[in-house]
Amino acid sequence: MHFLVSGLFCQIKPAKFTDEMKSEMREKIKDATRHAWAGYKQYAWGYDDLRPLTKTGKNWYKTTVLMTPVDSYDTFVMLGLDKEANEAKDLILSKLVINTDNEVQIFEISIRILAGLITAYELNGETRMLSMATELADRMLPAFNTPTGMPYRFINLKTGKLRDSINNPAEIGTLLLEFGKLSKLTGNIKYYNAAKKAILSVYNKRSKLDLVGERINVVTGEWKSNVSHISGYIDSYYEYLHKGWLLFGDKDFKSAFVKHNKAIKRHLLSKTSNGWFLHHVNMHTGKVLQTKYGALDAFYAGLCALEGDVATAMEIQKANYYMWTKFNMEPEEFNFSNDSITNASYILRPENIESCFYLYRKTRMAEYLWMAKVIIEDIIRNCKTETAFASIKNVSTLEKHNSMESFFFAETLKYAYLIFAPDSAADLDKLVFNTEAHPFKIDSKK
Ligand code: DMJ
Repeated sequence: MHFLVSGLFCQIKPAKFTDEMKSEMREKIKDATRHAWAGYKQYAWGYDDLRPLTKTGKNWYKTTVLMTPVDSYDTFVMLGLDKEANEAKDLILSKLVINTDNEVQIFEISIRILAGLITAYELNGETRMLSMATELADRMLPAFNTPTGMPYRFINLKTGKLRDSINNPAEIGTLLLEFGKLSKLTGNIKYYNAAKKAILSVYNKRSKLDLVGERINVVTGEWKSNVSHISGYIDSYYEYLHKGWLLFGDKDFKSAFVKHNKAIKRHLLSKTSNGWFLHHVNMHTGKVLQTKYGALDAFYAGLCALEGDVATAMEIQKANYYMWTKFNMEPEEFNFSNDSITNASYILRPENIESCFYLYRKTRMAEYLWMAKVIIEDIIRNCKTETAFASIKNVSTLEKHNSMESFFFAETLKYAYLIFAPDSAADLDKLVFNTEAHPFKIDSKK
């Protein structure tokens, strides 16, 4: 049944969400987390990911970087799953090798592995986690050695060989928290300086409208695509400017974010009766190019809530929830001008729940708990398999796909749990989540 609550059409009941119900939700999410990890343990131990349908392990590169255990460890700790946390920690300490002949994607390895190791160190004080993080960052640093300071996309961790000079704002900017935090922990400023130079180098290439494009040449600084949006390839560049300010107190990031955020709200917002979506425009002219919106875009409601614009966040979350409930569950992308799906997959992404989490923290409105409940129960009903959880190939048919991304552990399950947990489980005055939901402690001496 659909109810209208505070202007939001939701499959929710306008009733109080009791402490008992929160506790039931937390248990449900802990069970789901144990179930997913048990599948990984049984069928993919030591691999990066579990393929949940064929019950086999999969590596991203030539050899494992232990994507799932590293990405999951701090979720287990925050959910109080001590057995699982110890299993992941022991596996990481006994099997993770950094100096391998793997050509890695710097962005993915930073947000998942570098960040996972750093938070593991902050949580358990295990210095080997910090030394592995430092070795990893040292092996990736040569990628920043370009005329613009923006890094290449790929580097071989053993040989240092670089590949792909056409990068994008998200993959260039979303290194700041990880490299910056490492500088704080090691006392060596070189990581912070490299990542700061990279992200501000993108900022300095912004258009007259204060927007950035989708692809840029890191050697020449020339834009290779003028399409601007808040979706994949750009999204977390904006997120890290704001979070860089929160984590490091560096005003350069704050002023850059404020300028960009004004431009986003001015040029990208599309206000409809189903909520506020964000479209794709030409970065120089502001001309609307496409009215597509998707699972990744959903993060922006949470970012607006975090930066203090709750009114805009609520309107965008209305659109996010519309996107989730219009179809069986949220598609990767759809055209919001005619509700046609342009990419029908759902790969266990977290952004919709992440935004519920930030909005609940900022407003205390029960409707965000109800939304999160609907989303989580849909995921459990539609994605659970005998062994773990699987992505969905097509949200219209609910056919499953043989993949369980590590961000399901790192983010989806973590935000799902935290929205129903006491604030002390994640104190937003004391920590900043990286884009993969790894919690970095804010340095009180910043
Ligand atoms: C995660 O790896 C991160 O949240 C990233 O910023 C975007 N994509 C996935 C989750 O959808």
